[in-house]
Amino acid sequence: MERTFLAIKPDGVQRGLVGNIISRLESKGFTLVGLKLMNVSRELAEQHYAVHKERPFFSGLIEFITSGPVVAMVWEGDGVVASARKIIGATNPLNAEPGTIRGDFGVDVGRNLIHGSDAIETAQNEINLWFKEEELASWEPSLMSWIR
Ligand code: 3AN
Repeated sequence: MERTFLAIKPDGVQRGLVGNIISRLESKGFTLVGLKLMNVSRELAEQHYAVHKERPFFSGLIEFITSGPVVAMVWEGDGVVASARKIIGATNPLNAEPGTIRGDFGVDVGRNLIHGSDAIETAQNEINLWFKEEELASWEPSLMSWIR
């Protein structure tokens, strides 16, 4: 079953948007299999954003993601990687469509509320980076048999 890694960033936690964001993914029909509120170490932040190491915004991004608690999550479902990216919206919230998380709640590219893995392989790497195997729960929602 396909899985993706999502993280509600410190701005989403501080603004009280955790419930709203989780609700959107739950009501879409995806299954939550991992969830923890955590402070992010500089080491984890730098590993997670390693591809952006040479970008001018890298140090600000690391400062921000380590500035307060983050909600790290693993979601499961058919097509969940691409679908979660659609639910999240474009990187710059000003370009994100209304109805998406960033489109509804954000105005600043450096404060764009949530991270979502961009591909199936990236998702697997990010899940392994953020979660231990025993922190993930596999379960079947009771209604799955008729919504599939
Ligand atoms: P996405 O999160 O939509 O996959 P990426 O991977 O291009 O976007 O960027 C990772 C993170 O880096 C973004 N979520 C955003 O917080 C930050 N970021 C990207 N571009 C900029 C920028 N031009 N200025 C400041 N921060 C940026």
